[in-house]
Amino acid sequence: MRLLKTGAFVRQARSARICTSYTLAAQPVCPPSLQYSRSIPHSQTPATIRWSSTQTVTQPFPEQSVPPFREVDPSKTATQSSSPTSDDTAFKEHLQTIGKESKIVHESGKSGSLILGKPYLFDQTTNVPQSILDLVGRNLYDNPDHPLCITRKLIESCFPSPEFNHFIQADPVVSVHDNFDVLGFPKDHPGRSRTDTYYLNSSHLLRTHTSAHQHAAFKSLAPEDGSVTSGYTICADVYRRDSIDKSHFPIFHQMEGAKVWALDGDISQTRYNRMLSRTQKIATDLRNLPQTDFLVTEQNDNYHPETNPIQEEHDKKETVLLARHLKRSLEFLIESIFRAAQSASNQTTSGNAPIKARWIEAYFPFTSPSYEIEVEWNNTWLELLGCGIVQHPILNQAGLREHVGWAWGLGIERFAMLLFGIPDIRLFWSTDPRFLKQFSQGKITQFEPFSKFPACYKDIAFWIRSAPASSTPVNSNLGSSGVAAAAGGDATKASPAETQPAAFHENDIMEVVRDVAGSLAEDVTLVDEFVHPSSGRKSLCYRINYRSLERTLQNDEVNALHDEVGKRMVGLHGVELR
Ligand code: FA5
Ligand code: MG
Repeated sequence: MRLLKTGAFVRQARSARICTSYTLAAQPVCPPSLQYSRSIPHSQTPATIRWSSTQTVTQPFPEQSVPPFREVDPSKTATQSSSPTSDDTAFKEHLQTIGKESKIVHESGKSGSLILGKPYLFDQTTNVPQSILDLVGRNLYDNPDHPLCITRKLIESCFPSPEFNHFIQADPVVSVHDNFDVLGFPKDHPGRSRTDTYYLNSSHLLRTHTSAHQHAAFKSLAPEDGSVTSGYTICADVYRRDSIDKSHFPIFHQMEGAKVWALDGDISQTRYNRMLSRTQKIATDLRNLPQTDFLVTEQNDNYHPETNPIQEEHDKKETVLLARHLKRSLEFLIESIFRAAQSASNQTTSGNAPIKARWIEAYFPFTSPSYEIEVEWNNTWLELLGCGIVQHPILNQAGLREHVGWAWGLGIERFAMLLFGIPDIRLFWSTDPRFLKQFSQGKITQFEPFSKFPACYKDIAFWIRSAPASSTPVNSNLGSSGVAAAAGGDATKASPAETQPAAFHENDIMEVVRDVAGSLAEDVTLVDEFVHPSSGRKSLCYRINYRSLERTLQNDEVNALHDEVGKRMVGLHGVELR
């Protein structure tokens, strides 16, 4: 077990001004499809950096271990979309003349919305509710005094320019192709399901992860003479129909990072020798990474032939070096976050328990091998990020045919909760000055709860339909909202394809509660499940915990909300209340 040495952190934090203040450098040049954020110069990276001496892999790998490149197979991933009629074009023009941003419009048998100036026509696939569109465009990551923005800048500072470019992508609407197909998501991947993802129509959705911009960002790294930039970060708001609790919200913020290495050495050398030089370069870069005291348990090996394989194009030793470089870079990031948090909390609390963290094996369609890191938080394991070695076809498509590299994606809220001691993800959306006034640019301060208002929980029990009512998707109406997760997709909850509609999906109730109660719903949990012995009908009971972060809720108000939840469950999902 490797543990974070908190005492050392606190001492270093005191002497090194860790992360409590940092400033901004000039913006780099902007490629067409992505907007840059500002970056923080290396000299101001947060932690005290010590340089380690790591062993280098010296053994060459055999030439025959380099099979031809794979390409993404479109028949396994691509989605079809229908062509628009002249009626559709007219309605889109109409949406633009109305000019009301993010309002869902129903007129003359058509529905749609204008989102950041672009019109979208709804169809049978649409499941995005008004309550979600209301939150589009808040750009919390771009408000310098907001904890999410402070966290973003701290994360960017651990991946300094000019080696890394930093991007922000404000428009949340992406094509199904960019969110899933180009990344190699199989057609039946649960992440594609309407129970997990907010679709505007069959071709466009609210991005479920920043990886939707991976292809564009990798293209920005395509070889250019003299460029020292070999990596990037991307920050954006992402949307998922997900469960309701203190660490899940249907809109959250992600950051994605990647770094690639090209074939190295003189072009006159054989490809094999240039690959050897590349491996040496990765080993040198690994040695030169900042040393960390952050100690993490390794639950699995760096790869596993069946469950977490090395790609067929890749060499084992090179992959292990890449994996170690990736993990060490992220350990440095997490250590920096904890140092900053501990430096801040040291002024307000007594003593810090050592942080427990572990690397576990993971799966993403666009990386292999893949990993996740979890930390202990409130007596449970909290997943902070996913990462892995980039699938070769993805680099090929972006014009990086001679490269290898790693990528990661993290939830900014998860880091900000640890950094500022913020106990509930809903607080990030608060407009209450008692929350907002506690934070200011470049400063890490421990959140001081301004009050704890009483919770009020109510149960809802119902019989679910015994079988799918029809082949129509369960969430097909525009009035309901959505909840659930998945860039990785949650196969345990989701019905993978709309060809197999579930009688009931847990995200259906999450969606209804979110739409009715908004951020007044603190969590929703299944408390009872029962199958009638003779009829075989299934009954579920969910406990909804209502609590405002800003005021005491009145009984009548909660009763009205709860009644509305019941009505919508009956009307939208055909349940029978008990
Ligand atoms: C992804 O989204 C991948 N795109 C990450 C990735 C990028 C992997 C590049 C490999 C290479 P995942 O679904 O696990 O993976 O989400 C990434 C992180 O987002 C999680 O580790 C967690 O920190 C955060 N996250 C996920 N769901 C939520 C949620 N509902 N609320 C808040 N944070 C969330
Ligand atoms: Mg995950």
